[in-house]
Amino acid sequence: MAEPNLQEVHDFLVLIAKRAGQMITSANPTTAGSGSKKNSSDLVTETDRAVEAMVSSSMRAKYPSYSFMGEETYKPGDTLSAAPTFIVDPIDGTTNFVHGHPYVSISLGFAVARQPVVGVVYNPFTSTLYSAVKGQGAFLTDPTHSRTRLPLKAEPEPLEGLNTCLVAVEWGSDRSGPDYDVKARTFRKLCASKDDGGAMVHSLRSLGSAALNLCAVAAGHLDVYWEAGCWAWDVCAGWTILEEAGGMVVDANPGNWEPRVDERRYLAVRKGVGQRALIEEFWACVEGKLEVGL
Ligand code: LIP
Repeated sequence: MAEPNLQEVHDFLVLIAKRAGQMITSANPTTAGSGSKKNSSDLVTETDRAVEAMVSSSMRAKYPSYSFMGEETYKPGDTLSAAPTFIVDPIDGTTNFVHGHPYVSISLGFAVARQPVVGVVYNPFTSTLYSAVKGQGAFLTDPTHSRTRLPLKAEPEPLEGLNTCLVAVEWGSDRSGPDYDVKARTFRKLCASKDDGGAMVHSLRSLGSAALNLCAVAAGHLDVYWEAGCWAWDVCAGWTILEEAGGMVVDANPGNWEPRVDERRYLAVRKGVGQRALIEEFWACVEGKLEVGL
């Protein structure tokens, strides 16, 4: 098979993202007829399914030899192969979408040999597009079509410690079990004062879209993002964008500096001097071992 032309794939994904964006903004979000998947907080709408159908058929028509993995058609046991693969979340932030909260994106990733190499994340409600091709840098295209390289500050401040950081975390849709306890205890430790053994982060944010969280870390709007339980389609596109913006993705559990894209446990840190030390400081705050993805 010929080497994928990554720039061509990128340009195609941007077109698809805009087309999906029109479907998303013109929809009347409803879970009627679709509802929830594993529980009442794991939502899916008819729009998620319609967007994924449009995206997958467009991809199959243009790139019939490439594989496809999408949130709404994934079956337990499906695995990511080394083949060139589109990894797609038609609506990342479905809960926000249902509530009319505009932190919503379409996340279009492309991986080769299981490595994310192209990413396009588009928020159709704010008309902001984040995109990257491996080796070519990451960019934000704003509603006026002006294109800015990420991170937004060419030389971001050093990462001096968690007590200077704005940190995104997500509650996810698994609300019981050992991992839920690890998350809740870790959130408390991150926020607690130094006197109480905490990290005293500036604050936590829980915004509801993994893809946009990664882009916010790439841009420098957030310093850190930590999540366990989300999936390859939530992170594949944002991963390339973050790495091309000088950021890093490691395991949410301590010790693994090179997680797989389908690891389901992620810690993302923005560009800045002190990145590795900050990761070690964060790992020391993780209150137990996350089991998801192991
Ligand atoms: C969501 C993620 C969110 C995470 C949720 C869910 P969805 O994706 O982006 O960050 O906490 O568990 O996976 O379901 O809106 O595509």
